[in-house]
Amino acid sequence: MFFKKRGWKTFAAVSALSLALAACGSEDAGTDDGAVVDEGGATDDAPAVEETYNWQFVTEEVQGQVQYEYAAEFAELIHEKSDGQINIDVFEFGALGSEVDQVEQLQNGIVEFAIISPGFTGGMVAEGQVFALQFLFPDDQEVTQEILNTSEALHTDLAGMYEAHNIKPLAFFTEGAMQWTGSNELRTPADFENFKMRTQESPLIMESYRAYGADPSPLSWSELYTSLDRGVVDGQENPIFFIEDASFHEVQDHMTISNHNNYVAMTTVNPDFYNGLPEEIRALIDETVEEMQPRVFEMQAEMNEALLDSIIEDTENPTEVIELTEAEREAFRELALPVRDFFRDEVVGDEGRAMLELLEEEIAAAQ
Ligand code: 6CS
Repeated sequence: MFFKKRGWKTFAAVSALSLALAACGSEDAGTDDGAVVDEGGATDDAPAVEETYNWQFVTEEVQGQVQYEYAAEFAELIHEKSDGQINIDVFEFGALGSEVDQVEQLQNGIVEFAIISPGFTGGMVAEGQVFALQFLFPDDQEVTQEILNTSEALHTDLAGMYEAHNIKPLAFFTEGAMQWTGSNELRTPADFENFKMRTQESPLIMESYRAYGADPSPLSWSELYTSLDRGVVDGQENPIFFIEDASFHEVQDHMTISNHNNYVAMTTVNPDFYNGLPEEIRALIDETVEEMQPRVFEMQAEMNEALLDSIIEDTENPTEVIELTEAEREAFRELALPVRDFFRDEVVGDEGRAMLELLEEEIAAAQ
């Protein structure tokens, strides 16, 4: 089993120490590409595989959760393939600050790699909020992942928009379909009336919940358990594995299998660092990113399935789980569709509109 029950409760404790280690690591690295300078001080002429590289990879999740396990496996593969010449330190969420702080660290080259949820870059790369559009991607997770792997709209258009902000997306992957939890049952849009919904820091995610009549409130997930427990917010959305591992179900009486969206994350790299690497090292990274796509799909599917049972079977913290019928989902879909117009008219410009149009064509073709 690749996931371990540990969760959010311990991640804060590692923060200060990890931050100190991260700072040391990047000083040790010695060069922009993280290669350790040998005694002669030259790195350029030596074959790349004979150099030692030390890189940092930050995630928004903790051990046992999809992003962290992805990064740990990625680091292991790269280490093996480079005969131990490339070392990647993987950081749990909390080690280097908030989700937004982590994005800045990637942009500034303090860390080389990061897994970023586009929701946290909504104020900067408005177009990345396309993933917040509910009922846009197919319900079939495999078809969705195939689109995420091959979409020109995402890999060319959207990736270019991120690169303009010093973030290079290498891959997009789903962490699973998202579900709602609440202090009351969430079956119809009326149940969202004045419901204090926790969202990520994304104007479009907030707008999506306003469309249901809810009162959205952006929060880091590090504050979410306590906020749900104390009634600061009434509910939240996430894939099942995350709801269970972060123990949100312990402080929520209801869960709705709504499958209203996918949780999409991006594997990203600092573009200056990446472009400065020898070609063979870049090829090694690209090849490993590609290899990880089916792995992460398998990982999230296994975790989401197993942890649904765990929520249902948790009699100490009972959660009433309902699954929306297609007719019930339709009521939400109808309210979600006009949010696409909001995205086109209020959130993005011509390039963003063209990107969404192409993505919609790709989705239609895939179904
Ligand atoms: O809800 C959130 O903010 C968190 N959810 C997941 C699935 N991953 C990290 C993210 O920050």
